[in-house]
Amino acid sequence: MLIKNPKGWELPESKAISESVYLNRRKILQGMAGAGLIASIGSAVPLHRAFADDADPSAKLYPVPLNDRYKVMRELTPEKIATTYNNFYEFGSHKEIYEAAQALKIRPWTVKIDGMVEKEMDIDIDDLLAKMPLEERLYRHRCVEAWSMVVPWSGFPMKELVKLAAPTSSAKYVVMQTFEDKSMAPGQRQFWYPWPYTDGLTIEEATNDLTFMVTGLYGKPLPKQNGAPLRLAAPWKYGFKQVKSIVRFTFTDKRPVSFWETLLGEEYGFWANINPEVPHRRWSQASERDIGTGERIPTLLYNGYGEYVADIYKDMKGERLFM
Ligand SMILES: Nc1nc2c(c(=O)[nH]1)N[C@H]1C(S)=C(S)[C@@H](COP(=O)(O)O)O[C@H]1N2
Ligand SMILES: [Mo]
Repeated sequence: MLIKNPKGWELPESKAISESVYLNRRKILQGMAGAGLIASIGSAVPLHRAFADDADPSAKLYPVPLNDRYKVMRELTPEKIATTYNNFYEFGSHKEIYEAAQALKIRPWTVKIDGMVEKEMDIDIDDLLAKMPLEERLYRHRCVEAWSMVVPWSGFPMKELVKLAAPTSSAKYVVMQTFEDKSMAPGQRQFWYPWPYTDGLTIEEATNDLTFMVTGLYGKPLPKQNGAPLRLAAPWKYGFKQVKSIVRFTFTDKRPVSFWETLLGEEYGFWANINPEVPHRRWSQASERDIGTGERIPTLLYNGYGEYVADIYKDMKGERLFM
């Protein structure tokens, strides 16, 4: 069965696949890779180019070892759904941008690290990937629009990037910026948006164990529509904080004003921590729709990650921590 369907989790009948089934398949796939079987099977199952980029030189790095410290008591969202229902305003202000996003050119890709750091640098994405300890984590993702998913991201802890950057003691924030190129991203011709897409974290948030720089999804390089080649996953915060297709990390002592805060500061603030009891101005945040199962489920404080992050905020007074 596996030999016939190595990518079984993409198939509609496996919508109800459980975490353990995914993990078992993954182990078997890794075993086959070791035995040199993957390539021949892979070529027998051509993938739509929206879901895997054959030209991506990082493809050989995946799958990466699972870090099972982060448990999710929910079904994984089918890959097909997580890669066809997206928010990426650079390619349109609706959910079906996965085809338009294929225009994004992800090589060569240079990441700039600047501001309050020991030494500013420009680093090629493949050099960065080679330096970083890649692992896989199953994370929840909760959009401020009250939908959510659970996916296996691959990537590395953001604290490793902070270590590489070596911020000076005056740095308090790290600002992340998406690429800007109107020729690839039609959304960026909509001049009323404050491009490039920008958001940030405090250094304390960025170096929290949970904070993950994502480079892959479902054991493969990250699809363009999900923010290739590098995006953020800070899963206790709403989805709009998870900057996609990052080209720049700037360390600074000034709190950044994000893309969404610039547009609608009353609704989208800096902290944006998930809290079912703090409604959005226009809707409740008490529950969310799982885009995999279609079910409505209760939203959890800090999206269920309070044990890792609640302490960061315990002495903060007068901050709008939950919007
Ligand atoms: N550059 C950029 N990053 C972005 C967005 C965007 O429009 N542009 N949308 C954000 C929002 S609102 C969400 S919910 C997530 C969606 O990630 P996904 O498409 O991988 O589910 O990306 C976030 N990162
Ligand atoms: Mo979102």
